[in-house]
Amino acid sequence: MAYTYDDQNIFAKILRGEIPNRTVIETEHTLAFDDIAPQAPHHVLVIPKGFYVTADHFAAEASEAEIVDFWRTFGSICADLGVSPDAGDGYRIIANSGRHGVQDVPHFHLHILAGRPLGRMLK
Ligand code: IU
Repeated sequence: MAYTYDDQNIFAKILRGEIPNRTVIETEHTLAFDDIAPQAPHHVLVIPKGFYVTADHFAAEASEAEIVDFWRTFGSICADLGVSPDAGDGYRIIANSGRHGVQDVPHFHLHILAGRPLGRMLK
């Protein structure tokens, strides 16, 4: 698999500090920030700091440390937002990937949507 990473994409610019963001949490390998056009009361984007284009690219080539850090960060955001079905009303995660997935920004990102009933539509 040979992914080409476009280092001019908007999330690469955010990671380089060229564009501001509303950071939710930052760890060694992961950054999470509020989506600029929220589709729900909580709409957080979780991105690895590494240069991965899609979810499968991340799964195939990220280190175990990056993968663990990513998912632990995701979990801590859910806990901080109080949206875990364990204690709250739940959430949806989406990773649009590629053309049919209607991915606009070619840097892997997980959308966390929460804070209202989300219906059955995926996108
Ligand atoms: P997508 O899954 O690639 O379609 O989602 C890209 C998201 O990035 C989308 O929800 C935008 O609102 C969001 N976004 C952002 O948070 N900040 C930006 O500067 C830009 C897009 I451009």
